[in-house]
Amino acid sequence: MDRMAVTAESLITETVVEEYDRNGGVCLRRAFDPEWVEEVKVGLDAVLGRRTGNLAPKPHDQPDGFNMHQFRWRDVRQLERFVLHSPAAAIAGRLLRAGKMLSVWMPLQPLSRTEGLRLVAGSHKWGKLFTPFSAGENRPGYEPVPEIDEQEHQILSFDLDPGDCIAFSGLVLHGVMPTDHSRGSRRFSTRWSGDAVFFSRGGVCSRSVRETGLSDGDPLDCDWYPVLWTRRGGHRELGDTR
Ligand SMILES: O=C(O)CCC(=O)C(=O)O
Repeated sequence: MDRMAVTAESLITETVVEEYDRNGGVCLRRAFDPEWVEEVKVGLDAVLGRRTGNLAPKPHDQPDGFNMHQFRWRDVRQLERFVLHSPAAAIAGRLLRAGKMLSVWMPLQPLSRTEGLRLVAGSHKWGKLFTPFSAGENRPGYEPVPEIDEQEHQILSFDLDPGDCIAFSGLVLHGVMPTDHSRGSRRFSTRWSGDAVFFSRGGVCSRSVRETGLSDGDPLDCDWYPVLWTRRGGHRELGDTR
């Protein structure tokens, strides 16, 4: 099967932006060429092989293998290339007309809808912040994740091939069901912000976020959070001042 990617421009139509805004997430087929998937696989091997500094295992790294590392694009060449040069920035930029922050999540092997990411459609509009899995319990300002009645809510899930991705809002309730296959699978998630986002140390804030040197209220435009796409100029290289 031809898995060559479709351009971000043709993927993100008006209808897709509306769907993203309505549901809090969309599935984008053939968003990344096989070369990008390969690049990320090599990058993740590098991350998982190098467990030092803030790559140290977190408690939840264990028993089922969930790993969370941040800012790895700054020190792993392949992930840096993905962040700086893949279509992810253009996908995020085009979708972020509706919303402030999103994730681009992609499996690196085929993943069925029962094993991949599931989103509760529309939950980004509930006006609630749910405790991130990585943050532990009882965080002030965050609510525990509720039981979701699948009769009452629409759950979005997709059969995915490498190269497909799900772009979803930072506010939408989401997660992966722990199954034997999902435990053994590799997924890669990048976070993207629009220009309506400003730095804040409030909330769940990791050590690496504190290391950026930014102060509350600063715009996210620095080495740690480079501007990689603009509506007017399209893709930007680092140091580009368009
Ligand atoms: O892949 C996973 O297990 C979950 C990823 C996730 O929750 C995220 O990227 O926000």
